[in-house]
Amino acid sequence: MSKTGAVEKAYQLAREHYAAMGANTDKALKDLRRVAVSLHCWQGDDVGGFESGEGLSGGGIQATGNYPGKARTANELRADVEKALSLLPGKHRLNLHSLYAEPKGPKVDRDALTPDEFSNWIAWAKSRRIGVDFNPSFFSHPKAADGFTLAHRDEGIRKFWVRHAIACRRIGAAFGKALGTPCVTNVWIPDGYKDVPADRKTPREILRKSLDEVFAPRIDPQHNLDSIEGKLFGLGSESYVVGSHEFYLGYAIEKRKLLCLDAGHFHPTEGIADKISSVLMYLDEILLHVSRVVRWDSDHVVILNDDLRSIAEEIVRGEFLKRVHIGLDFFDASINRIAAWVVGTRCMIKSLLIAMLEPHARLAALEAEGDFTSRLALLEELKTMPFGAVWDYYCLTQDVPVGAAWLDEVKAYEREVLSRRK
Ligand code: RNT
Ligand code: ZN
Repeated sequence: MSKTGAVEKAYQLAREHYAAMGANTDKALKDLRRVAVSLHCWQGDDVGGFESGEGLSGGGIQATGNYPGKARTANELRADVEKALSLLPGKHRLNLHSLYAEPKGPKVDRDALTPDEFSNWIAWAKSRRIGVDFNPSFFSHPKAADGFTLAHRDEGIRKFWVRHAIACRRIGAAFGKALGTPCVTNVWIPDGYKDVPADRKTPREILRKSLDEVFAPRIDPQHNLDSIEGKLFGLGSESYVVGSHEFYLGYAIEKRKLLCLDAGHFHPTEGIADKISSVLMYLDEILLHVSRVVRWDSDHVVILNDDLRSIAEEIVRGEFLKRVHIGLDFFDASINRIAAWVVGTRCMIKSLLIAMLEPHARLAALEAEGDFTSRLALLEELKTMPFGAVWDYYCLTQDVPVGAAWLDEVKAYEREVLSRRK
């Protein structure tokens, strides 16, 4: 039997198997095709950007490893993103940081950025019909060197970052307008203290004032959606982070902003899955930064583990796909960077598929009747159902490599393209 024939046959069997359980594989695949995951550009060059060539500094985050072949220019990064996208079933988005600006003339500082510095990205995204999300960058900059930005006590520095954030909202709107799909522009700042603070209140008051200024200019939500991302601790901000989860949750509810939940921004055993249905009681939409926590690191490549599966389950079970923007956030410089994107994104999509293959109505009914025995038994049986056959069939019908065949393509690209970047 041909490889294609085998994949199709396995799918037919799986389809019957799932139907007997109460799940519809064809419907799952139809729903899955509509989900766009926002691929973070910064996995492609270790969060370096093209401003100075000096790479990531500060911000409480770090990319470790020196795997050869990282993108050095925007053209290289775009080529790498295209390679990764070509190995992912479905139609996805790109998440850009302001660090990836391409000024045509002399250097443009961050508070003066305009859509002009992103015209290549806009043209590229347009020609490939890709939606774009955006982020102001509050790190790797002399004015962020002491670890404070929007919560800075120096008025000049604080204002600089307010101007930067407003500039980025306008750039986000330009992307949204040009591409016909709203751009989610996410504010994350590193501000915090390494050691125990004496005053937790004042920096938060300053941050609140800065955010009010950042969001003062009205921008059409059809073009740009504002999002804010909290964090518990980072490298060098172990004791206190100004923009904590509670800080932004309150702000987002009060000012009707999107809240970004990053899977790596809580206590190491605290997951974000359970938060989704809670925060969506009070917020219209949220953004996720899907990431993976390993001890003190919050940015490992996403894999198909229980944390990821529960995130996907919560989105699907709650019918939240229209209200949850799924972004990825990890950076590993110790492996092939395109493979990192492909592994993480394929896992994200796979986890959504698994969740869509759950006979949710049946499980919910059992739970409502109080039949917890059957709930437990079925949830466990589901774990060994043949979702792999459905996944392979999805890849086949989406015209992307089935199984590990994508790795051959990444290896070939490494030989032909990445290894020439010396
Ligand atoms: C950092 C935040 C933030 C960054 C990116 C680069 O802890 O998660 O989202 O990872 O903006
Ligand atoms: Zn994040």
